[in-house]
Parts: sequence; C-alpha cells; structure tokens
Amino acid sequence: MASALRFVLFVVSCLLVVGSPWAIAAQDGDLQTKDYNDAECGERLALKEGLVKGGYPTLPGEWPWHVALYQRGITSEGFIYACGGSIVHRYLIVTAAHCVTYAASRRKIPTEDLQLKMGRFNLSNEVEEHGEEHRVIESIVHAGFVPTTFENDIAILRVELPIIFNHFIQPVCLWKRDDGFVLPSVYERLGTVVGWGLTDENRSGTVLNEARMPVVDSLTCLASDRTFFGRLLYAKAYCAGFKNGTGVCNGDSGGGMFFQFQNRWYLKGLVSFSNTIDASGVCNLKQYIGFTDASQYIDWLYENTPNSGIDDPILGHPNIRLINQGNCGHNKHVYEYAEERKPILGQYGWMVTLRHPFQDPEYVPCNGVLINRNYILTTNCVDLQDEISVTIGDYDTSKTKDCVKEEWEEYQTCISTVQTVSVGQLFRKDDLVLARLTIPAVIGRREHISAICLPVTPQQRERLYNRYIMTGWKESGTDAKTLQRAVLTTIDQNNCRVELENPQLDDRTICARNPNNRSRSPMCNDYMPGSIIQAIEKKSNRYLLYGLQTSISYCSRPEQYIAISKYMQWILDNIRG
Ligand SMILES: *[C@@H]1O[C@H](CO)[C@@H](O)[C@H](O)[C@H]1NC(C)=O
Ligand SMILES: *[C@@H]1O[C@H](CO)[C@@H](O)[C@H](O)[C@H]1NC(C)=O
Ligand SMILES: *[C@@H]1O[C@H](CO)[C@@H](O)[C@H](O)[C@H]1NC(C)=O
Ligand SMILES: CC(=O)N[C@H]1CO[C@H](CO)[C@@H](O)[C@@H]1O
Repeated sequence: MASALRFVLFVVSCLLVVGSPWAIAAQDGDLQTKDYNDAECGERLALKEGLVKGGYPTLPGEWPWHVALYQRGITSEGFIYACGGSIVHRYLIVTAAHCVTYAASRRKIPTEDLQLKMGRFNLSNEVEEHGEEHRVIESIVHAGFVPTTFENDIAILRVELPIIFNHFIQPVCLWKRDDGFVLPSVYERLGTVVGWGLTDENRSGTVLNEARMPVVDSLTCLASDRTFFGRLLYAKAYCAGFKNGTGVCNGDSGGGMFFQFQNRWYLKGLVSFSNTIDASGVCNLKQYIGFTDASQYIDWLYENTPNSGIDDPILGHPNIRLINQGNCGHNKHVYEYAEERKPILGQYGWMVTLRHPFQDPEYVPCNGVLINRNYILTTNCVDLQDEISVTIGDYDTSKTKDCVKEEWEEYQTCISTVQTVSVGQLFRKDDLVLARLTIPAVIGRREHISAICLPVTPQQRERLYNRYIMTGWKESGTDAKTLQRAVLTTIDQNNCRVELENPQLDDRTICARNPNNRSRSPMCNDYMPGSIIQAIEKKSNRYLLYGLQTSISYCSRPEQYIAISKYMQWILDNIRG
C-alpha cells in the first residue's frame, strides 16, 4: 500500500488559480506586514544570469531564500538535516508542517531541537563562507494540519535575531503583488524546486540541486493514482512532476516551488507529499509529487505572523529593518586574523569624511561612518548651519586613485571612485549627529563602499570589549591624508572619571586609549572628531560600531567616545526608508 513519507516532497500547483486575489495592502506601522516586501524580494544578487537546468546542481547564491532545516533528537542526538524552507521575511521562514512536527502527529518538535542554516550550498562543507545559522524561537503550525492526509501542510518558523540579507541570503516573494500586476496561472508551466534531497540516487545530495517540473491539474493527478491522491489531494494542494524520474525526493520536503515573473522569484508551493515505491520509504519519482499551495495561504501567513514577543525595544523597532542590511561590517579576513596586519585600504568601507564645500578637499575636518545607504553618524564637528558634503569610499584624500600592494599579492589593488554627496536632514542628540544623505550611498555596487553594523541585540549592546579598533583620518602629520587605524585599550569607567576629573561621566561614554604611544606622538594624536571605535563580533565576523570620538585626540589622556549602543533607540526613531 502506498504510504506517505515523512520527508517527502514539495510544492504547489495552480489547479484552481485564475488570477490572484490575495494581495493585501501593507498596513502602516506594522512591522510584520511591511517586511513581506514586494520591492525587495525574490532577487538573485549573486548571479544575474538565470540558469536553466533540471535535476542538476545549482550554484552558490542561486537560491538565496532556500534554507536547510535541521532536527535534533528524532533519529540522532545531534542535529541532522531534515527539510528545506524558504525565507519570506526578516524574521520568518515558511516550511511544511510535517517538517516541524513528530511523525504522524500534530505534536510540535520543541524549537530548541530545530536549527536553520542559511546561505548554504554544500551542506557537507561546514565552513562555507556565506553560511549563517539561526535559532528558531517559535514554530506556528497550521491549526488545520492533518498529518495523515497532509492537509494544510504549512508552518511558519520565527528566528531569534533578524536575518541579515546579503547576496547569499535573501527573502523570496510571496505569491502576491501590491502594484496590481496579476501573477499568471502556473498550470502546465514549469516550476523550479530546489533541495538537498534532490538527487537521482536514493540518497541525500550534499550540494543544492534543482529540478524543473510542470504543475498538473488535479484531475490528471487523481487519475494517475486514485488510491493515493484521492486520499491526499484537497483544494489547497496541487501536483507537479514529469513521472519520469526527475523530481523531488526524501529530504526535499518543506522546500519551495518557485516561478519567476519580471525578474523576481515567487513562492508558489511547498514540497509536501509523494508516493513511495514500496514499504522502503524511498520516493517514487514515477509519480506526481504533492505540494501545499502556499499561494492560497497568504491570508493565513498574515494572520499568523507573530506580532508580539519582540519585547525588546530595539529588535522590535519598526525601523530595525533599515539597518544592518546586506553585507554590513563585512570582515574581509577570517576572524582570527590580526587587525594590525590587515590592509587599511578597502577594509573599512564605512568610513566617510565631512567638510564644507569651501574647504580644502585634502583637509579632513571631520570623520563619520555610514550606517546604511541613506545615513551617516558623526559628531558636532562641522558647522551644522552650512552646507556639508560627505565623501564616501576614500582612503588617501590627496589622491584620486589609491593603490596598495600586499606582500603576498602579485598585483596591487586600486580604488579610484569616491562618491561625494551632500547632507540633507540633520538630527542631533547630545554630541551625536545623524545625517541623511541627499543621494543614497552606492553600497553593494562598489566593493570598497559598505555600511557598518550597529549593535542591536541585548548581548551586542551590553557587551564591553577590552580592545576596540579605531579608524579615522588625522588633522596633521605625514600620515594625515590617509585613513589610519589603531587598536585601543578600554579604560574602566571609574578610572576614566578620576583621570578626567569628570564625575558626571556615565555609560553614554566609552573611554579608551592607544596603549603603544601614551605620549604625544604621530602614531597617536590628532585623530579628528568622528573617528570611530568598532569591534568584530566573533559569531558573525562583522564589524559593529561602538563609539564615535567627540573631539580631537591628544593621547595624553583618555579619549572619549559616544557609546552608540545607548543611542540605538534614538537612531531608529529618526531614520526612515
Ligand atoms: C562539499 O564539501 C565537501 C567537504 O568540504 C567536499 O569534500 C566536497 O567535494 C564538496 N562538494 C562539492 C560539489 O563542492
Ligand atoms: C532507488 O531505490 C529503488 C527502490 O528501492 C530502486 O528500484 C532503484 O534502483 C534505486 N535507484 C538507485 C539509483 O539506486
Ligand atoms: C523527464 O522529462 C523532462 C522533460 O521532458 C526531461 O527534461 C528530463 O530530463 C526527464 N528526466 C529523466 C530522468 O528522464
Ligand atoms: C609601541 C609603539 O608602537 N611605539 C611607537 C610610538 O610612536 C613612536 C613614534 O612614532 C614609534 O616610533 C613607536 O614605534
């Protein structure tokens, strides 16, 4: 007798679909709805060329929304690969309900026994460059999920920390458009299914594979195996496949079936059930595959999008999605690599200079830092009454082309394009200045221009490092024209109060000094205001911004930095998209 297999197949079909009346207007101020963003989903950034295959390996970055779901404690003590899933939102992944419940039951697998791996390509390679792991903190299984018939086989997983999107991690579009474009029927069209289970042999693949297969109408599907599909096929499921050996198989469940329209990829279905060859539990690729029609669950997704529980004022802030985007704070070296040995050119792409238009372009009166494509942070070092220009992506302010040659490299690396933008709106709190650029920074389009990450989680905000990496341009000296770096030692708050004879000093200030050159020396002094201190978070290997220098550095006493983590709420309150 045919038996439905736990880890079986995918996605959706479009049997009944004419047009798509599911578009729901995003509600203002609703974090969750806004994050299902029609304008920023379903794009492949790593590869602009579409590749058409069937049952063949994909390339890294080709399916940036596809995630691997691991389970623990079912068949093994450790985490093992179980299913696929699709990123649809900064906090949410859609998968099949049977991927997050115990076999033949509605009982949920505890969230601590689930794990998500994103940005992955070769699951056997534990050190993949773009891989990120996320903990699941909530799983929402459809209330109508029937494990015996796979009815409503859909679930939402919510991760603990916002997913940082980059070229290898992106959300897919839900089957909806807010602009009036009607997504066409996909009946008889070829949809693409991807998965690590998807191989021609009866075993899991290690690299992500894809297969294209047509959506078939439900009558054809029923007629193909009345005993099997008659029991399983209901209005919100569909069949797809060639019945010739190309298909999805064990381990592909929960993954998506995708269609591309106007250069964006949309999630149509979820691999749900398939017939097995016999009691072996091996999938039968000579049969159609059953998909949950995810396009019919848009309302359910909206209604079940968690809207509480992000109690943290920063992580739950509606503007959190505007910062820490993409490749923010990217460290071009492995975490362990000594800071002092890294080339400065190109490493700190978030450093900017500010000046008045009438000032000598080689003179840097003020430093600042890029936090996203629209905003920089700086301090009270420019006359805020005047027009101010910001130069992004510079290194040597006296040259138009900057080059460095590493000892281990044959050729030198050069950068020659800076972006100069004027500042629009300015916001000020204490000594901190937030400035909106009149034209967005070209982040993501030039390798040496990027934004830094900000400390957002409670752990990141509260953490004090013993050492910080300071970067900035100096006022004078032979090295004043090129971006400098130093590693500073943190000074304990009490000692700093004493040394500076300032009892008012509180945790809105971080004190630090350059340990190598306490006396006034060219290595140490004269960093201009707005120089920053940053630290690399080990887990993500990204630079996080911790402080902004308020005045020029003297080296004879502790330097004071505005503690950015104390201003996160203010920054989020004042930025907009
Ligand atoms: C996947 O990674 C493993 C372990 O690093 C490696 O042995 C294997 O060759 C990789 N496969 C592909 C197709 O790159
Ligand atoms: C896969 O398993 C089925 C059923 O056990 C078997 O008939 C088939 O030959 C296997 N295919 C391969 C490539 O091993
Ligand atoms: C199944 O049919 C499709 C379409 O004709 C073809 O592209 C694919 O290679 C076939 N698969 C096998 C295993 O024959
Ligand atoms: C330990 C260290 O880096 N000391 C430096 C302090 O500054 C002088 C003057 O530039 C350097 O010569 C030292 O190497």
